[in-house]
Amino acid sequence: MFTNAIVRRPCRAIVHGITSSPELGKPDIELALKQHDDYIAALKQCGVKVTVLEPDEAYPDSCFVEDTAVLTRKCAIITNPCADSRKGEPLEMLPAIRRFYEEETIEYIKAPGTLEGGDVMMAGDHFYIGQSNRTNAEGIRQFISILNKFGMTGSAVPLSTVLHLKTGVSYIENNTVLVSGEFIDDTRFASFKRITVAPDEAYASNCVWINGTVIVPAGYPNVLNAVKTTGYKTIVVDTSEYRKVDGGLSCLSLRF
Ligand code: CIR
Repeated sequence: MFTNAIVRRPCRAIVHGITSSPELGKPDIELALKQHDDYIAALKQCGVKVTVLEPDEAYPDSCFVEDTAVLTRKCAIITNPCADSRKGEPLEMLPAIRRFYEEETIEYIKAPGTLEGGDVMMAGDHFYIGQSNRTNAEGIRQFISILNKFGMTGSAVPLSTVLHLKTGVSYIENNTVLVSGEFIDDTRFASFKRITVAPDEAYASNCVWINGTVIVPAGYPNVLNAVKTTGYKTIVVDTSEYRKVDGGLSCLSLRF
């Protein structure tokens, strides 16, 4: 169960966010704000208390708070993002995280280690960590060592085609994952019940489970139907403006 979430309002500089899909155009900030309102409402509907942080114009991608920390039942792990324009974001998140975690339970990924929270998928007390262009082997080594210190475990998942691990695979509890692309045949996920996502809906393999409900992005009917058929309650939230800068549902919050 999650009791809390932290989000940060998108800033006007989001139009300068990092993107691999410039052909989708620039985010419309007014629409992005409306979608963010809907996202917060969905989180609250799932029963979590939402801490809403002010926009931070210094960091175009700062609404994607998931990349700045991994908040577990036992500790908070502050990340070290690889992207230069995002390096300062974790520091800006610290005051909010300190409201929930004692100092001795706050740990840090340090250079030369890099790690972004989008690469971390929690399944109970085990964490899958994508080794990507953003998260390196040293970051994973440090992360697993911190997990072990707090009685949890982790394992690396090398990836090659998507931005972050959770761009392509999401754990939605009950031993179930949504998988797309390079993760469909990955034996690491073979013991899970797998919902396979087709290439034309791959963006929707990033869904968020909160307290029995799965939040699904708008516009992906096959994924929505598969999640419903599997027995979950669902809430649909439109994230079209965030997709333009490679952001998905999970990136927009820290849930703990
Ligand atoms: C970036 O490239 O860092 C942002 N434009 C998107 C971050 C998405 N975050 C995530 O998947 N956790």
